[in-house]
Amino acid sequence: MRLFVAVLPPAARLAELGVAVDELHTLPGADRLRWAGRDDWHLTLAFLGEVAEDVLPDLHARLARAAHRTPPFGLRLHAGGRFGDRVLWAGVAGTTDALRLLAERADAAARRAGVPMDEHRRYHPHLTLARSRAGVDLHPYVESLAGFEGAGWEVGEVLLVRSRLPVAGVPGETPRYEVVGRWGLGV
Ligand code: 2AM
Repeated sequence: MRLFVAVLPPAARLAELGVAVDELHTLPGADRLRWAGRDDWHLTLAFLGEVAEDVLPDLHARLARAAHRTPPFGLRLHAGGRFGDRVLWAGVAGTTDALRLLAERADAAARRAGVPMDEHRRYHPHLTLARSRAGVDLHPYVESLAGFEGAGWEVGEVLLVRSRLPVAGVPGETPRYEVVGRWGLGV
């Protein structure tokens, strides 16, 4: 199954972001962006890709240990950015060192459980809001998000999420996410 490890901001924090994102929908080209479903907003720590069933028990045990070794920490959603002209995202601020460490631990847990983890992208914390293939200028979107400052929350758990890809060729379909494991931090 296709898996990733993520942190989920609480509903109230996502609702604040939602208000800022409502504004974005009035900008030129907004209807040509593929917006991530608001119920699916998350902060990815590590993308595992396709994982064999027999790896799962060890993966769960190692993620539990990674969570156990990481005390809860504070974050807030903050401003936004883009990856080239393809991805628009909301950023995070606060104890981002702890978030980065948790991402490294999730990556190491997966690797040690036997997941290849062969993508060596530098970890850049972000919450994907929209994707574009249509050449929409994302600068105004990033500018609009610049003043966004969400309230803080304490990250208290890490999630293992299954992603079911949409049926190819069905317009507007997005992956479906299902939480298949969750571990409290520091417990
Ligand atoms: P994104 O938010 O930047 O798109 C589930 O697909 C999650 O894993 C998404 O949040 C996605 O990041 C992240 N991810 C990281 N690497 C990925 C990859 N190679 N393919 C698909 N998703 C990836």
